[in-house]
Amino acid sequence: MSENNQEEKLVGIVMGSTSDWDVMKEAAKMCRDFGVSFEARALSAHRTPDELGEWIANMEKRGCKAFIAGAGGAAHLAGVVASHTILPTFGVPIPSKYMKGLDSLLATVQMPKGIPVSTLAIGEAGAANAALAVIAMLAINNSELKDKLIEFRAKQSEKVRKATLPELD
Ligand code: RP5
Repeated sequence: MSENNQEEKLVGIVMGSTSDWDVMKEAAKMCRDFGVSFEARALSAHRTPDELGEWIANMEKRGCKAFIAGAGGAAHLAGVVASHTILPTFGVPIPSKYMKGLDSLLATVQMPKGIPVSTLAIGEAGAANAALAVIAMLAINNSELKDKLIEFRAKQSEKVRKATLPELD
C-alpha cells in the first residue's frame, strides 16, 4: 500500500510477519467491534525498517492516536515503533515456536528507560487487550466510546454470572 494514503485512521496495528495475523487479528476485531478505525500492516523492524518508519510517519499525519505492535522471537518491533513516535505504543508478544512466546514477552516488555512500550499478555488475549487499552484511552474524550466500553464490561460480567459448571460424572 502506498504511504501517500490520506484516509484517517485512529489506530495503527502492525506485526512483524503475516504469520502473526492469527493473533493480531484479535486487536483488529476489537477495534472493528467498537467502531474504531484502524489500519493493519505486516511490516518488520529488521526486514523492512525503512517502510516501517514511513508507515508510522504516514499514520501520524492521518490522525493516528496509538500504535499496537505484535512480534515474536527477538521481538524488537514495538520498541522500534515507539522510537519513531511519541504516540502511545502497545506491545503484543506473539507465541513463538521454540520458547512459546516467553522470548517475545521479555524482548517486548524490557524496554530501557525513556522509550516506553506498554506490554500486554502473550497471544490472543494480549492482542484483544491492547485494543481495549487503546479504546479506554480514546474513551477519555469520547462519551460514545465510553458508553460502549461500559456496555462491553456489563455484558462480560453478565456472561460470567449466567455461566454454570458441568455436572459431576
Ligand atoms: C518475527 O519473527 C515476526 O513477528 C514473527 O513472529 C516471527 C516469525 O516470522 P516469520 O518467519 O513467520 O515471517 O519477526
